[in-house]
Amino acid sequence: MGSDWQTKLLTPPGPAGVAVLEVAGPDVWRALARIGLAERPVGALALAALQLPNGPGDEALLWVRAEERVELHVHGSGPLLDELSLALAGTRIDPVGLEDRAFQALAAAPSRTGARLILAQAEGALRQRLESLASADSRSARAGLETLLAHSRACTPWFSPQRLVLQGPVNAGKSTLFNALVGYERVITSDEAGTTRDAIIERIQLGTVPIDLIDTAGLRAVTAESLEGRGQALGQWLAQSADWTLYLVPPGERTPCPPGAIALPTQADRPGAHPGAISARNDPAGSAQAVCDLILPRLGLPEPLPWGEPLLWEPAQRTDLEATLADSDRSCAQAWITRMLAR
Ligand SMILES: Nc1nc2c(ncn2[C@@H]2O[C@H](COP(=O)(O)OP(=O)(O)OP(=O)(O)O)[C@@H](O)[C@H]2O)c(=O)[nH]1
Ligand SMILES: [Mg+2]
Repeated sequence: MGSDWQTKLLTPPGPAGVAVLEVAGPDVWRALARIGLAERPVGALALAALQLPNGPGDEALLWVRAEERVELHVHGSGPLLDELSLALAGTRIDPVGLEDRAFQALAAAPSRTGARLILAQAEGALRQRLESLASADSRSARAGLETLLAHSRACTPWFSPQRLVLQGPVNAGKSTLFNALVGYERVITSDEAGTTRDAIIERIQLGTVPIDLIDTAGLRAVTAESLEGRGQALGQWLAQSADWTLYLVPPGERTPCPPGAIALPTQADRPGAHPGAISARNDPAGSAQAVCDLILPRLGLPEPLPWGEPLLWEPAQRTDLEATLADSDRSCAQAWITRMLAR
């Protein structure tokens, strides 16, 4: 005999005090019998002990919302919910719909702006755009997807923190600037050359953008095997794989800024300071602003902030669409939209 019921998590996925699982369909009471629950009339609200295949389960608040719709209010533990869902429907709780996936990503959004942009997708912005493209002719659908992809790429710094490395000679003021950007005395600073040896990483917000900021050992001639030499090598390696490197240039420093790095003169108040220098020790806020002014325009973020606009927030969604658009077959774009809408 076939079974006709579905389970759906009504609360956002992730750890929580309480989770609400809806069981709905003509066979709802047959499903609930699997966890030891007897039929009750519409409107009933009761505490019920759940019986799972492996033994006693959670205690649930059971609410019969309608003829074929029952809510179970249980503790919001992932493993317990999975066990309950397996007993009821034979599958784990998995956010499969576009909106459910957006809700899941929302919990881990690394910035306020990123969270608000993802929230719009949880509320249906992406689905609405895809539905309108689904009814367009294939040429317009492809053009619409190209715009969606370009826009989504432009917004990625709000979802995927960029890496910014502070590099430069010893005593350039890297750690002082690091503290200014983090907002408190996170690392030791001193006029002793070679104070920082290890690499230190902290998540900061530069304007609206989440950044993983990394302080590194200062550069000067030392043996490769020394602790300082190993710290310098680690810093070089991190700078090579970073999105951005700020090369701090103290007064009197003549070594040229390495290719690809952005020069930032420091210690403006000292003799021999280079033009445009910051002073992280005397003006932390002004120095943080100077870093914003150097980095943010380079990110090419859309302006004004694209509140409510549809976008692909998952890297896999973007690479998948990229591959689809690389295929010249016109039907690919339509097929991609259908696939996304079915999720
Ligand atoms: N006068 C002046 N001193 C500063 C400024 N910024 C930092 N300093 C001082 O310069 C010294 C070195 O600063 P740090 O931030 O430790 O320099 P660093 O580049 O991290 O040095 P290492 O870790 O040794 O590579 C400290 O005594 C700071 O207080 C500034 O803007 N003006
Ligand atoms: Mg330092």
